[in-house]
Amino acid sequence: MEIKIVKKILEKNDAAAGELRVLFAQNKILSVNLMSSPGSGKTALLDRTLEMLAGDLRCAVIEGDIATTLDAERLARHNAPLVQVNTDTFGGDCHLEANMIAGAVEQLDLDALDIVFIENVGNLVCPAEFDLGEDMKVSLLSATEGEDKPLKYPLMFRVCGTAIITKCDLLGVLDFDAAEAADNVRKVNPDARILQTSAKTGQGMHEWIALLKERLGEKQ
Ligand SMILES: Nc1nc2c(ncn2[C@@H]2O[C@H](COP(=O)(O)OP(=O)(O)OP(=O)(O)O)[C@@H](O)[C@H]2O)c(=O)[nH]1
Ligand SMILES: [Mg+2]
Repeated sequence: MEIKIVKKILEKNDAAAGELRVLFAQNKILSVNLMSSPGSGKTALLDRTLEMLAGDLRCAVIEGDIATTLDAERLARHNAPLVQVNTDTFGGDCHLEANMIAGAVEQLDLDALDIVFIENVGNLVCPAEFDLGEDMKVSLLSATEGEDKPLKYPLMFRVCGTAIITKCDLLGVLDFDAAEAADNVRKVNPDARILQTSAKTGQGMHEWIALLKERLGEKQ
C-alpha cells in the first residue's frame, strides 16, 4: 500500500515536470536545479553567478526553503526576479516538487529570461527523487563535508550531470582530498562533469559560467 502511494506521488510529479520541461523549451530558457546538503554553498554560488552574469544574461531565481526568506534576501541586491517557495506551506517538505515550481514560474515573465535557477531545499537525499523539468541537475559537495559523500548518498550524484566541489579556498586547511572526492563522484556517475569552485575567491567560477552558457546555447 505504501509503495503504491509513493509511486502515485512520483507519477504526479513527473507529469507536472513534463509540462514544465515543455514550458522552459518553448521559452528557450535554461533551468538549473541546485541541490546539496544544508550549508554547502548553493546561495553563495548563486550570489557569485548572478554577479558574473549581470548585464549579460537575464536570470531569475526560485528559492526553495522550508521556512524563511533569508537566502532570497541575500540575493535581492542583484535585481534578478526572485520567487520564494517555502515548503512549510506544503507541509514542510524536505525537497521541492514540480507543482511548486509551476506555481513559482507563474510569477515570472518567461519572455524576459534566459536562465531560471532553482535553489532546492538543503538536503542530500530527497530532492534527488523529484524531477522539476530542469535542464541541469547540479549537486554541490563542499570541502567541509568529506570525500565519502557521493558513495554514501549515491542517488544525488547519480542523477546530477554536474557536480561542483565547493569551498575550495579551504582545501589548504582541511584534510579533504578533492581528487578522491571527484573519484567518488565518478564511481557513482562516470559521466559527471566535475568542477571545483570557491565562491569566496572566485576560483573555478569562469568554468561554471562557461558551462551555463554552453548549455543555454544548446537550447536556442
Ligand atoms: N570559505 C568559504 N565559505 C563558503 C563558500 N561558499 C559558502 N560558504 C559559506 O558557507 C556557509 C553556507 O553557505 P550557503 O551559501 O548559505 O549554503 P547553502 O547551501 O545555500 O545553505 P542552505 O540554503 O541552508 O542549504 C556560509 O557561511 C557561506 O559564507 C566558499 O566557497 N568558501
Ligand atoms: Mg541557501
